[in-house]
Amino acid sequence: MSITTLGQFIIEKQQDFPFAKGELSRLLRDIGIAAKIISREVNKAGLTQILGEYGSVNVQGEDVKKLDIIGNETFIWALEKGGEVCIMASEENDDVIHLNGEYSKKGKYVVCIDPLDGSSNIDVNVSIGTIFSVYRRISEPGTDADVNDVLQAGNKLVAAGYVVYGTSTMLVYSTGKGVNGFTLDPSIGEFCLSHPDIKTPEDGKVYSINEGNAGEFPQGITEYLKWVKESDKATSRPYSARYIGSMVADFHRNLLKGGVFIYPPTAKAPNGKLRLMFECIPMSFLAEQAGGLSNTGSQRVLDVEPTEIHQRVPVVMGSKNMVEKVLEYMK
Ligand code: P6P
Repeated sequence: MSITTLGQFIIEKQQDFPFAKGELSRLLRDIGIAAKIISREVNKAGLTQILGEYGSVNVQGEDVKKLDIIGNETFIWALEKGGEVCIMASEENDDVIHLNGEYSKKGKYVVCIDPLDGSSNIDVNVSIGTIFSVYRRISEPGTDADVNDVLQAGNKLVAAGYVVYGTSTMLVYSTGKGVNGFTLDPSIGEFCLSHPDIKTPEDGKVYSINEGNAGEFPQGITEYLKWVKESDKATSRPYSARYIGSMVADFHRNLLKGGVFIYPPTAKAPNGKLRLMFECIPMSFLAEQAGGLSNTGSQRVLDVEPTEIHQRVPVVMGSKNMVEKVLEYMK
């Protein structure tokens, strides 16, 4: 049998952590369970006409919830039941989420989650994603965790990853020793290793940015975009614009094929739109683990010291040489 399931892979890699007693392995398994449930819900989203729109009561007399609410509740349920996590933060919740599972108070880990990023794309059948980060708690196991357990810089991450619900459902994660991708085989209900040891190309042909905001970009970004579009006859510069408007989908394509993803400051979002804790830190961790770079324009994203759960930062992330080129213009 040539397949390696996520569960088998996690156990195999547990040897990388001599002091690990399996808690992180079980936490990652719990995330995989939640992802499979959300994948099932996302893939029947198109049937809401039959199952009933959000806010309505479906044929079974149940309230139809928005998928991002279902996603949020599913991850909280899976991590509370799993007992390895003491506190969470979610893009869907203003404040931290204290987990009250039987073993949660002793949980060693903290999880930040964007349960369904890009959810506005669901009803037009565009790929969406879940993004997660895992930190070690700072407070003593057995005591009450608090927001200080959550507000940790990306350079303290234990693990991070995403699930992309696209033409297939993939889970991509890293525990700091490279990036591995798993594709869900619905016929056996298992994530199977399909993209071992992902390395992002140092160069790429794609730049991803919402040029609808071009009138508000900083000068350096405007100049970079001018450069990237100039048709240099000698090299017939090969760049293409690719922007789905769903960060996980844009990031995943650029991770595999090479490219740069940019969300700069704009007038309406002076710190950019993307959230540090739920989008920028986990994706920056993966970008770096795959050999790429990620920067706010003034510092490495993973070195930003968070001050507030929902704070936003500008981001330039992806292929090493492309990020460096953008940063040259931003200086
Ligand atoms: P804009 C989705 O709402 C999201 O948070 C990311 O997934 C995506 O990259 C970004 O916002 C798109 O933002 O302003 O270009 O529509």
